[in-house]
Amino acid sequence: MANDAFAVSDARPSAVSNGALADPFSPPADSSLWRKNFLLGAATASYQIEGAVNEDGRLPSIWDTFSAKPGKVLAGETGAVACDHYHRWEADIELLASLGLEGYRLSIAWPRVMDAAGLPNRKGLDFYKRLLNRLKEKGITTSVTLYHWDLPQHLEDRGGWLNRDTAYRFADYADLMSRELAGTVDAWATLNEPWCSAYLGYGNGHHAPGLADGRFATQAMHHLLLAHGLAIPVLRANDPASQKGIVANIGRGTANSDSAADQRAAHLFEVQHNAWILDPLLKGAYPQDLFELWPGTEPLVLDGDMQTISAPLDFLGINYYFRTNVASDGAHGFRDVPLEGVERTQMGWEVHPDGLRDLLIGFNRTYRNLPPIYITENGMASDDKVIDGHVDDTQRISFLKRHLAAVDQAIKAGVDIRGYFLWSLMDNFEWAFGYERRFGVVHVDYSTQKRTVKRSAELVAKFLKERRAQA
Ligand code: IFM
Repeated sequence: MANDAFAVSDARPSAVSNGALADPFSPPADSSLWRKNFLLGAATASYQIEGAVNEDGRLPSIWDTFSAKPGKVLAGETGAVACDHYHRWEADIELLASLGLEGYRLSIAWPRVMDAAGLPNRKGLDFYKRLLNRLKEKGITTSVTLYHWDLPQHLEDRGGWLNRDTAYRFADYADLMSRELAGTVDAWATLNEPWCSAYLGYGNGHHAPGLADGRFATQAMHHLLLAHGLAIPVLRANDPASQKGIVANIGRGTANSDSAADQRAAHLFEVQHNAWILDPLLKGAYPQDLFELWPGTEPLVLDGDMQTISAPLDFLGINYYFRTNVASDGAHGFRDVPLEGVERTQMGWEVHPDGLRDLLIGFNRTYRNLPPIYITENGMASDDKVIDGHVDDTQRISFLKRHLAAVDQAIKAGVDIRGYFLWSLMDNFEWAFGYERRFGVVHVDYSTQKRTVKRSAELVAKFLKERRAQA
């Protein structure tokens, strides 16, 4: 990602200021988005788009195992074919480039590139080399996440993230990838959303590997963060020119009333959603309130772990989707109190752009060492249909516009935000929800694999074209 980002405020072209080119997406004239060094891209993840789960020596992942179990994924769907991106990657990059998107965030499937003995799988590695080289040829900034949830099943069989050894295996994997791919990656993110891996994977069982125990969640989180901390110096040594960071999904919690108990509930919601990850990374300690919320779940932490975990970062990736309104549960926790009459997406998630702004501004106050931020995911699911060759995703256009306005407000309040990736480039396998929930700015017909650019993508492309045309 551009290191020099973020200095100059470019003016918007006068034609746009006059309203001649106004459209439902275009940001206002004074928006930071008009800065050419504010990176605008799109994101995907390996298991959600690649398919080809049995090809070229790829090993099974925990998501192959989990999605094969009855009742775990809506309609029994799996990522076996997904968007068939493993075979269609060239056309997909053409599409990305044709939209003028400047950045692409992808993830690598660990089971595709390393065998069970830790040796490289050349065919899998070559896939990513070809992909990244093509992106660089197209002038697209590359952001690579090493772990977006597809843990090799053979590691899960030895305890997965409950086994401290997995953190060391992750560092080996980061070593291999950064030696092989150095020079083609602008930014490395170690993990995507450790909250989901730990809480949904080991705490409530909604995600692979499907375990449900609070103590598992905190121990898995510790090993995930340790894996991150062990990988950072490896990435620095092998690929010094790139940026290194991690991606966290953050959640806004608001109180259902002014009562002290509900205010405390909202605080605890954010502790377990945000501080559980950001405090160890940026303060070198777990928040003590976490263990008031979840008594008896303190993980086993060895000497030096917290120092490893809190190594300085070049960037922090932030994924944001919705807010949760909560009240006290009458004991030491919180319970969700869904608000009536608010706008929601196909996921049932409340559309609440102010939550993104408020969290960003809050982090900037709380963490004195907050690194530069990229919004690494933001977007929404809608039940999009192709009608006469077009997809009119009106709600998404408005959603994106409002969230980008929230990002602009945070920038103006002093937060160093350097870019934004749409989630997602294309409709894909939405984990436990299968293919029903469509997050893409490009529609995918799963029976034919035909891609159709949605209206939202057309408008983003139009904006980027106008921005490039600026003096
Ligand atoms: O699809 C997911 C992605 O894999 C991680 N962040 C949230 C997205 C929408 O649920």
